[in-house]
Amino acid sequence: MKPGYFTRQEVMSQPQTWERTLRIVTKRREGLQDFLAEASFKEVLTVGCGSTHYLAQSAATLLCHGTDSLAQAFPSSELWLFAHTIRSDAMLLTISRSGRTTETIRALERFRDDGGGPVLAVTCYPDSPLARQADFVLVAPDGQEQSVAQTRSFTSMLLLVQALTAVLADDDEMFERLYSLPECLSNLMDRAGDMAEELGKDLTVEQFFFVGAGPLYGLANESMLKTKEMSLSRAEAYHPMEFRHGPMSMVDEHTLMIGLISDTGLTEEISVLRDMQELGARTMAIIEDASVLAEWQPDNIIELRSGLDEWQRGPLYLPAIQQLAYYRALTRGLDPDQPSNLTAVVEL
Ligand code: F1P
Repeated sequence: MKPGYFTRQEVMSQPQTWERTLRIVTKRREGLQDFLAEASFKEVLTVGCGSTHYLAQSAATLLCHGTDSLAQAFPSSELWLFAHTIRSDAMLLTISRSGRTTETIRALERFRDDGGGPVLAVTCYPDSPLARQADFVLVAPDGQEQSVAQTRSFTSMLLLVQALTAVLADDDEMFERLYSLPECLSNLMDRAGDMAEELGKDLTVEQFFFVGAGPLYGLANESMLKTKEMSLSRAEAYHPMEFRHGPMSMVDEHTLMIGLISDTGLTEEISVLRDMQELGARTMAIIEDASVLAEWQPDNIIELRSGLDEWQRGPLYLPAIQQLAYYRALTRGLDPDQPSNLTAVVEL
């Protein structure tokens, strides 16, 4: 098998995978409504490990913004070992591609033992131990992968979380708007693929910084993890405005700084990129509409053109970064399907 054979397939199949995932979650919609109507909770604790921890971060932000619930994200191990805020009026949203990660299963068990409320699982494997122990399961079976690093599984499970948010918010339009994402992604991949490949092959870049705020912070973290796992490169992620508080001391001409640009923080986020370009960094903005960049241009721009707001277009930010990491891995002579030292599931 050629290096990266599976990763390439998994990344490129995302438009079709999203379509199928949306069809499946649409069939579960009524069941989900019934479950949520019965489930009494004031707060949602979201957990996962690695990629799915970062997905849990985005999930918490989406739920807080879109619904009446408070939501907090933790790595599964924090809930398992420290049981931070388990209360009977909390719902657990547990996220795991495999549904087999030990820490995530232990977090669920601890949540039950300590008298937590209902448990909702998001996973790619309907028959996994996690799915079997949850009260309700949202599944993206088409997100399953052969590769270690999560790509289409992550974005598909993010879609499930967005669908959950829409159902919890009782917002039909929010749910329907998700259907535009697969086609947006097809168009985007046609437009942005070459740039991702060119940047991925550029080994003059020695370190990556990803910045994203609000619903995009978890996605900046996931971008960082993808770059590390697949291409074994130095990568860090921050909230954009945090970057001036120390991390910018690392910026040099071998830095690529990628901004996942929001609507709310747009002006400030662009000004962080501009300042880092002045310090020598190469900059890239992933942005909904590049016409707002009249005064100053980053070195590279990926325009999403989704017509969706920052709370809805999240999955579109990731595929170009996954492609970049894939090409960088190949250019460095690595196999992105099999990152060093990693297994697809951590079972303790
Ligand atoms: C989570 C995870 C992956 C990571 C690594 C080990 O698995 O941390 O994100 O890439 O290979 O497992 P899961 O609980 O989502 O299946």
